[in-house]
Amino acid sequence: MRTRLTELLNIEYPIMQGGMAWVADASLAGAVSAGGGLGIIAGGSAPPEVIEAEIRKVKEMTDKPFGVNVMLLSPNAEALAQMVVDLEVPVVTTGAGNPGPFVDKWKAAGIRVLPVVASVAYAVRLERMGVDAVIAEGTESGGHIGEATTMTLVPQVADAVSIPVVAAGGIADGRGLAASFMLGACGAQIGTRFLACEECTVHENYKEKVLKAKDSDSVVTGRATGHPVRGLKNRLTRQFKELEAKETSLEEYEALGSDRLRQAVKEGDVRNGSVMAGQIAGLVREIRPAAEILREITGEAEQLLLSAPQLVEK
Ligand code: TUI
Repeated sequence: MRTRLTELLNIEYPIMQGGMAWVADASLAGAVSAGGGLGIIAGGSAPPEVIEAEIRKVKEMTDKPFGVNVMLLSPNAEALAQMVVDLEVPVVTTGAGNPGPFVDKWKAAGIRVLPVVASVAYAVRLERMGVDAVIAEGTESGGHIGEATTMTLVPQVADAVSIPVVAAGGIADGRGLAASFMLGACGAQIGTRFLACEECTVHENYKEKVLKAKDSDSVVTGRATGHPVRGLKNRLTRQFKELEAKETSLEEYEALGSDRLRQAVKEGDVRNGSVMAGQIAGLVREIRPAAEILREITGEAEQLLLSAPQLVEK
């Protein structure tokens, strides 16, 4: 499959892996890149030296392109923004904020820059700043989210900008990838599906919870704080909901959330930890190698697109 995304990133399949904090390490990113997609190492809020080690590991695993996600809410964002230049990282994605202060530096270093956007206005601003493409992420996604759905956001962004658009949020199989193309995107960013791949190092309990999830098992907490987060329902999300109903102070609310993602990902405490995952978790049923997932999704999308003309009367 050749699209504007495979051309831009020099990859085989039009699929990028989501930059999931605490989850997307060298093991996952290296497997996705070696498999022909674009693997992403998540900066999250990790110290820069931790991310540097992951970058070096991916470079040892594969010569193919890979990326780093700079999470802009992190206090380490600025240090990471410089490190990707120093270590000649080929692709940068950003999330949860405005990458404006870094775009010129990254472009001057020859880095491909693909920010995540959750609105049309933001996509237009970033195109003017000179980014290479935007990732239009719908509210179906796991983790920190915006309001618009993928179905409504992607075509509106595609109409508003001339740079390539990547669809994200609620995509886990060939139907989702084919639909992304129909909405005007040239590829998809996929997170939740890669949680359940062999090379993903999250705790077994986390994977199990994703595999067992049904369509109705994700919930959004934190809307009141301005940082809404989607994750799988558990004791923690129930506690968050109780605090929200009581209109508790922001401090108390944030204290409850601190360190919870690490607790779930690393310790496997999926009752009290934050099990971030998207609405499509209900579709994820088995653990497979990343390369197989990439092949299967793209193959299924190709079959669907080849049979699409049957829908139309000649
Ligand atoms: O960033 C994400 N998803 C994330 S980051 C994350 S780590 C975290 N942990 C706890 C609390 C908060 C974060 C977990 N998941 N996705 C990309 C994304 N970016 N979604 C929405 C946005 C976004 C929102 C507003 C991007 C830009 C934006 O613009 C703000 C502005 O300045 O106008």
